[in-house]
Amino acid sequence: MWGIIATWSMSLDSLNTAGRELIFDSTASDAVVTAVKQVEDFPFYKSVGYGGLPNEEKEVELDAAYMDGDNLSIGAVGGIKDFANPVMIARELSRKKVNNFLVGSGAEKFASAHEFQRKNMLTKKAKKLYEQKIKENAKKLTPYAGHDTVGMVCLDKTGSMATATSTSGLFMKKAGRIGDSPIPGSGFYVDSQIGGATATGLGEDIMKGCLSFEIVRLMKEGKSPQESCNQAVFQLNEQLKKLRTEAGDISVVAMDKDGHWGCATNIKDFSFVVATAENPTPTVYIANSHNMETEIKVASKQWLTNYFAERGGVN
Ligand code: SD4
Repeated sequence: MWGIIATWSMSLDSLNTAGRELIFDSTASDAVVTAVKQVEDFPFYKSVGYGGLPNEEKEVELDAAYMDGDNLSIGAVGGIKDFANPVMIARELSRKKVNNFLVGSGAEKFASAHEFQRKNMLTKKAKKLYEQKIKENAKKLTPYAGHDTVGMVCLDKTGSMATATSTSGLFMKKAGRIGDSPIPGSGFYVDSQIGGATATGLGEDIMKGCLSFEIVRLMKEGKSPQESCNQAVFQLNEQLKKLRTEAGDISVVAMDKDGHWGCATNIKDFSFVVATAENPTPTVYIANSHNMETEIKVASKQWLTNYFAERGGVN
C-alpha cells in the first residue's frame, strides 16, 4: 500500500509526480518534499512559495515544516524571506539533533550556509494585488478562498510516513506573524505507527485546538481518519463559536498507516487531492459539512475545467 493526501486542488499536478515516484519505490520523505516543492515553484498559487502574497510591509515571509513519521524528527522555518524552497530547508533542519525550528534571519543564515537556492519570491502579480489592497485600505486578515497552505501526508510501500507544509501565511499579516503551518501538532503531525494529519485555514484558530496532533491522537484510540477529522474539527468549531462567538476557517486532511484517509472542514467547498495504490490517478474531492458530518464528492468535470481555465494565467 502507498498513499498521499494533500490540501487544495493546487496539489493535483504534484500528486501526479508523487504518485509516480511512490509506485517506483520512492520514500514517503522524498515524495512529500518533491510534491510540496513543486507547489512552491508554481507562481500561480498566491499562498505558497513563489507568487505567495506579501505581509503588510510588502515582504513575502514563508512558513514551512517537515516531519518524519518513523522517528518523529521535525524541522520547520518561520518567516523566512528570499529562499525558493522553504520545505527543503525544513527537511534539512529535521536531520539535526537540536535547532530544528528556525525563524527569520536565523533561518536565512542556515539556508545560506547550506546553499539553498535564493530567490526573490515577490512576483509582479503579487505586488499588484498588494497595491490594490493598499488602495482599498482593506486589511482584514482572512485566508484566501481556494488556494491556501499546501499540506500533505504520505505513506510509502515500506510503511514509512512523512508530512510537510508550506505557506506564505495570510495576506497582509504583520511582519513576523507565524501561523499554524510550521507549528508541530497544529499545522501537521505524523507517526508512522498511527498516521498523520495536516491543516489549513486561520492559523490562529487551528492552533487553539492543536488540531493535527488531536487527529493523530484520535486515530491512535482506534477511530478512523474520517471519524478523527470530524470529531477534531467540529468539536473545535463548536467550542470556538461558544467561547468566542466565531470560528475561523478550518480544514484538515488525514491518512492512517494503512492508507485510509479522511477530511473535515467548516468552510464551503474545501478541495483536496488523494492518490493511493488502489486509485493511483490523483483525484480531486470537494468537502462540505452538514450536521457535524463531512460530505465528500469527487470534483465534477466542470469544476476541474473551471479550475484549469483559471489557473492557466500564470503571472
Ligand atoms: C496560516 N494556516 O498561516 C495558514 C494559512 C492558510 O488557509 O492555510 N490559509 O494561518
